[in-house]
Amino acid sequence: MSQESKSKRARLSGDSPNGSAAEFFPGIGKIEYKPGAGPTEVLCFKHYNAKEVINGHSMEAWLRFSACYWHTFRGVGLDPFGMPTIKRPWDDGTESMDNAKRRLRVAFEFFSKLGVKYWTFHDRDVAPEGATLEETNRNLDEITDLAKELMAKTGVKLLWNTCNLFANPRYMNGAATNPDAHVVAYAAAQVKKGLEIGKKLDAENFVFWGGREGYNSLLNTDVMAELSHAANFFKMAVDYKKQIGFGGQLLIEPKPKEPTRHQYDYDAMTVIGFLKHFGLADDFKINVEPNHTMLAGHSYEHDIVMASGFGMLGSIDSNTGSPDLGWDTDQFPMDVRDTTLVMKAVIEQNGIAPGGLNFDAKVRRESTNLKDMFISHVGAMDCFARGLRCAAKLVAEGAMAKMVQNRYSSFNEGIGAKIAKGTATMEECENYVKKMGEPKQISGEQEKYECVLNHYV
Ligand code: XUL
Ligand code: CO
Repeated sequence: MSQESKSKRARLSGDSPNGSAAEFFPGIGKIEYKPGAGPTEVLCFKHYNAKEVINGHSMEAWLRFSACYWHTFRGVGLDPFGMPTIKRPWDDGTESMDNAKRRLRVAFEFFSKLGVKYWTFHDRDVAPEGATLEETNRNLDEITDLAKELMAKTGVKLLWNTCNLFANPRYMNGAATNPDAHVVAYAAAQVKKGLEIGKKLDAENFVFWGGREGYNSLLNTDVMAELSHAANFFKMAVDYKKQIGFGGQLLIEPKPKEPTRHQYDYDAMTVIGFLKHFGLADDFKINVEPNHTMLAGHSYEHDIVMASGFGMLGSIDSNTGSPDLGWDTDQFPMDVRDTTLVMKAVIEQNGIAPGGLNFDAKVRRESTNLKDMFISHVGAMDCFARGLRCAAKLVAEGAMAKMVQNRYSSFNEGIGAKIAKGTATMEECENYVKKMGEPKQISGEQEKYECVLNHYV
């Protein structure tokens, strides 16, 4: 065998010809903090300094970065109009276990060089689906044995795992909300295994994203039956989680549309209402993805603020979309104003743990260089580091909080204090107005608030 084919085979098998572990990203070392780096030096952090303490905690502890497996290691640049554009040198294009294991080794080299402390995956990202549930689960067992070993070796931890309940044709009419009980049972069996894997790998959370849980036509759909089946499905998951002693936080990820025309988990408030209605609010929190929030017609940070307000912000799929488009583009977050507003909410609730900032983001299908995988993550981490620095200063100096406090100061005494406490009556309000007359106009000062924000960004 020639030297070249020997080393190709070695690269594919995950071992170098001399027996030591192969390097899949040769020429790219550990990404370092280089604050003075020039504009085109993009394989270094200019703002993210993991151990630096900001407002009492290290940047690493505030940000809890995670890389996702599905986009970064399974994404091939396929779109409805075109074939894959992304071909990775380690991937032989098969669904074999060998290929799956090699890919996993690549991923852990990537996480380690990048310096993220967490990763996330769907069951079907990491292990091929077999002909039966038993075979599929055996594949998962074997792959997660290797994942456990690589996690121990590198110190990279599992932020969350999840089940893909949307890609297989069996789920075309939904999973937990499928009109066929057989399919609902299949999905439950899949989640049972997912929770077991979460326990095995010490996942800090477990995510439910309702891939095809929604409707395309109301004519063929009994929405109340589907919602109550979904609630019972979640109750089964809560019970099983307790039964096996899995300590991860359960999270639901809202999305308004795509793939179904209307998704039941429309946005944070819809999910919170659903959880409270069905008595599930103590067992779940929300995994907010700002790209989804924008698809629901809200501003980037809206769902983060709403979920946090209800004490239910559990984790963040830190990505962005193109606001001029109406679909889910899963781009890397690169706007400092956005990351500042997210980190403001995170600081105000005193951190995001056990959640984190998971990059549910993919390089564009035209970004075909291997190093684009790094540049995208490094750029997004730096953007969040800048957001953290801006938000920390904004919160610590307190100018904006004082303005907001002042805006609501009429609730501190008199009739306002009674309304705030919930002890005021309609008659008292009427007497107050009879005595005080017409309220004076008070400016909302939005532009002043925007100037204050820009002072920090
Ligand atoms: C889909 C999406 C998912 C979830 C996990 O839009 O965001 O990748 O994050 O299933
Ligand atoms: Co997501």
